[in-house]
Amino acid sequence: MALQQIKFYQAGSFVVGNRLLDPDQRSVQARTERSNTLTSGHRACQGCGEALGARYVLDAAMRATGGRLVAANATGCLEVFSTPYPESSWQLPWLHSLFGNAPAVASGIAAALKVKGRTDIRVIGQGGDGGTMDIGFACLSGMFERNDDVLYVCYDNEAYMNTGVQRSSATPPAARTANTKPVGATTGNEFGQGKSLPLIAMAHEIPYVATATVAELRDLEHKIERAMEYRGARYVHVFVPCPLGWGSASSDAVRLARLAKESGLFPVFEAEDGEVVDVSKIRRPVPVEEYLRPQRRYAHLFGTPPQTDVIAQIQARADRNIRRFGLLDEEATP
Ligand SMILES: Cc1ncc(C[n+]2csc(CCOP(=O)(O)OP(=O)(O)O)c2C)c(N)n1
Ligand code: SF4
Ligand SMILES: [Mg+2]
Repeated sequence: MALQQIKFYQAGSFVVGNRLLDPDQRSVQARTERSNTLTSGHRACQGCGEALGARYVLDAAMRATGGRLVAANATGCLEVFSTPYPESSWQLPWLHSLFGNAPAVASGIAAALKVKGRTDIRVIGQGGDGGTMDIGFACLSGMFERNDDVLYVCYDNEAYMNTGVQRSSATPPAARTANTKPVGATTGNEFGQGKSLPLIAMAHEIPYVATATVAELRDLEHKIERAMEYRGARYVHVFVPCPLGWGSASSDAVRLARLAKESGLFPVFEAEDGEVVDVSKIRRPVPVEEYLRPQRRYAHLFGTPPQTDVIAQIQARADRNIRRFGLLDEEATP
């Protein structure tokens, strides 16, 4: 009888494997003393990637700062589901800014703490892709170029979810949203629009920029801890599936985040002073179709006949990322 092979590849990686590691190497979430910064009782949808990401980000930041942390939070799902008046799920000093000025509010808090000589207290700004990449973009660019001592975290679910799934500059091509309907000559969101905020952040040559997904939560924790080692402006962009807006199963949030990375559509990397210093290689290359199919926002691509030309254009975008960031090891070619 053939022996079953057991793979212990998780040990020491940023995936799982806590039971296989020494206690001091275990993830923040595996520790009984974790701060539960975004605690239970909030009203996020089941399987919300943003709630999952925020919990890991804030607990890791709290651990890295010894609990001396203040957060400024833009309007959006994260703020709405966590603070229905008069309740709050936050267990840290937390301010709700406007939709568009969370980076400026965070900068102001950092400046006030500096004046008071309280540089031991650190500041985090956070918001969705709309609040960060669209309406808050000018405030964020100012925060970057002044090198204000703030870690800003963008939770990217690729649309304005809080107000009913409208397109943002993070919405990918061909995706259906409330205002990019799958009708007419070009179905869904147009190709050739949008922007990469991680690359724009790097162009400001700030000390630290990183991307992460909720599929690799240990990696996310690690990047938040690293970000807290720096002074000055830092930016972490987290890919967070939204079951409601994407029309996907709640149980698929982590799987979709993994497929976004493994297909090459969402490159996971770290940059210091404007230069990429590390990339997370693709472990099991997958065609973009495997990522697109489970999401109703792409259902129009898989009708009769399927829109193979559009799927090929999306594949070309993934392939460009793979080349640009060197995401594939030689031996992992598809
Ligand atoms: C100046 C202004 N315009 C519009 C709104 C309405 N609004 C609140 S949240 C939101 C969208 C949030 O999208 P995003 O930042 O991506 O966060 P998500 O809800 O997707 O997490 C909008 C349009 C507002 N609060 N203020
Ligand atoms: S709409 Fe999306 S982002 Fe908002 S709470 Fe639900 S799953 Fe989370
Ligand atoms: Mg959003």
